[in-house]
Amino acid sequence: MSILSPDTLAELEKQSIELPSWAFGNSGTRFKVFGTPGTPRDPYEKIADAAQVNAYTALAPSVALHIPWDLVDSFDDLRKHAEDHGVTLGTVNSNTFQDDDYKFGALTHEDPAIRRKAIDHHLACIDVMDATGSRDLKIWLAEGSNYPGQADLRGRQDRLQESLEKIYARLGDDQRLVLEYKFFEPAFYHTDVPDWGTSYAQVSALGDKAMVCLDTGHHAPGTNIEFIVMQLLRLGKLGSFDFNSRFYADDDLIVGAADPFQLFRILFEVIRGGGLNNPDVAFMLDQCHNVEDKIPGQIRSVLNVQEMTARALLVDRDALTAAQKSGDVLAANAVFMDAFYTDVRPALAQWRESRGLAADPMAAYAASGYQQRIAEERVGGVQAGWGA
Ligand code: PSV
Ligand code: MN
Ligand code: MN
Repeated sequence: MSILSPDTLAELEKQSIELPSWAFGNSGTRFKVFGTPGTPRDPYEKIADAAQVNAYTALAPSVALHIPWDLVDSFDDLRKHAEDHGVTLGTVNSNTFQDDDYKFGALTHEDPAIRRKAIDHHLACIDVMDATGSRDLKIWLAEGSNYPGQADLRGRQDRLQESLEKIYARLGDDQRLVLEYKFFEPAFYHTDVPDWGTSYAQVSALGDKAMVCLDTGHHAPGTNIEFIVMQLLRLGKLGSFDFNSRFYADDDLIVGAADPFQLFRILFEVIRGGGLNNPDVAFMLDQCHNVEDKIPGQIRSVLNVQEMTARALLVDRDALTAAQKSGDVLAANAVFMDAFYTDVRPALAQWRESRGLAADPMAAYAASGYQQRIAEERVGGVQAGWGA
């Protein structure tokens, strides 16, 4: 008998994790971007690659877009292309971090004309969402300052609110805005949306269709991220996750690679707070694959999330509650750790086979010949990259 109960399997079957289109393009550090044979040359090829991840895992039925990186002549056509590949187009990410005009801010800029330009970019993103059928607009802002005294912190916060109000007003009834925070980078002294509290304050002032996006790589070392997850779920404001892992800063490495236990703890709080398979809470990856192949990198990532979700679902909640109530510290911790240390991989492999999927999606993809095929076919043209 499987260690995964029918209830657990029913939850796992519903799980879906959105893939970022930019994970399929080339990316790197400020030192070097290494190209990979077969890298997509346009958004169509990125979506075809993302569909491979879903084909082998049944975990990734949607793809997030980044505008203008994924601009195409017809989003209607791109939507059909996605559907033909068995996926949908998901969150639309805006970009106000690659334009000279935004050197000193975009939505917070002192100059109303530059703020207007940045607001208009977001309205254009909502037009894209209308065409793609996307629900969420994700806003991450690279805004801040490098030196004490450089900027009027309070004025910027007020202007941010005003700008967000204008964007929010354009959202359709079924659309949402998620505001992502990040503690530093590219600004090093202050960032205008540095933490969940600021994002929460900003989105709460907007209304029900505005939520917080939590990127797991955007916290200072040692931050108790699962506590933030708990609090945002408790407040009804956790709109989405950007999953990745980090050793030092915003490393954008494969989720669960650096600290699987942290991923387990986060998913435990997601489950505890009713956030699993809850349409209000979007699970997304925000990763870059600088030195590994991108499609298997994404397959590994969604499998890591699935594995840690399965382990978190294994926590014996009754035993945990009893130990917590009786103040039995070590028993409570043991219940928690028992689940974390349970190897769910054989049970998941068996379950996959029972659903007509390959037991080992990594091996099945490697054996499929797709990687070799795209490497041969996609010669010529410019490979897409982070920022193109
Ligand atoms: C920059 O930090 C960033 O990694 C944010 O996490 C965004 O979500 C992502 O880029 C895409 O814009
Ligand atoms: Mn992110
Ligand atoms: Mn980031």
